[in-house]
Amino acid sequence: MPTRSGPRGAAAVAIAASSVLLGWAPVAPAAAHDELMSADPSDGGVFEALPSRAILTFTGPVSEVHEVTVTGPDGSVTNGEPTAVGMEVHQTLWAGEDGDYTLTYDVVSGDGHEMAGEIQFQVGAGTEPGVDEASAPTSSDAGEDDGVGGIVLPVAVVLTCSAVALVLWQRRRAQARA
Ligand SMILES: [Cu+2]
Repeated sequence: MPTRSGPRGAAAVAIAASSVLLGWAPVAPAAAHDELMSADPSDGGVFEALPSRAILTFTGPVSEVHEVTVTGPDGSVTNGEPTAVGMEVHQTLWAGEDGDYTLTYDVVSGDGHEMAGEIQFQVGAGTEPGVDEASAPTSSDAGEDDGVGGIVLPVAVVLTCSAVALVLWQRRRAQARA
């Protein structure tokens, strides 16, 4: 019996040691600042309907939620205040129209660092995606043709001045005769 417990004990120690090592591995990167791990609705996602709530999952616990905004074609769709549940932040949403949505978050991680960012998604698969590109302004080669204006303006100024001078000169002559 005691002879068998020797190897077993060694095995237990080995398992414990390896589990410590395995357990340590995921902990090591957590020394870096936490950040957003996943979002539902996902960034860049297209959804048939607006989900009834947004869930942001961070790489560590969230200690404080400064702000979560979700705006669509009709403006804000946030319903009530966001709540932090461990590594998740939940935000209930009203129903919303089809279109482009932007979610912004500003929360504080467990180590006191601020985590802020933006997620964009689309509701309604059939919305025209090319509208923005189509309405983009074409390059403006609008004529810088100063050739004519550059000459006409000085000529016009000279002619106007000459005319005024002529009128004044004639008036003086007329007054001098009187
Ligand atoms: Cu940090």
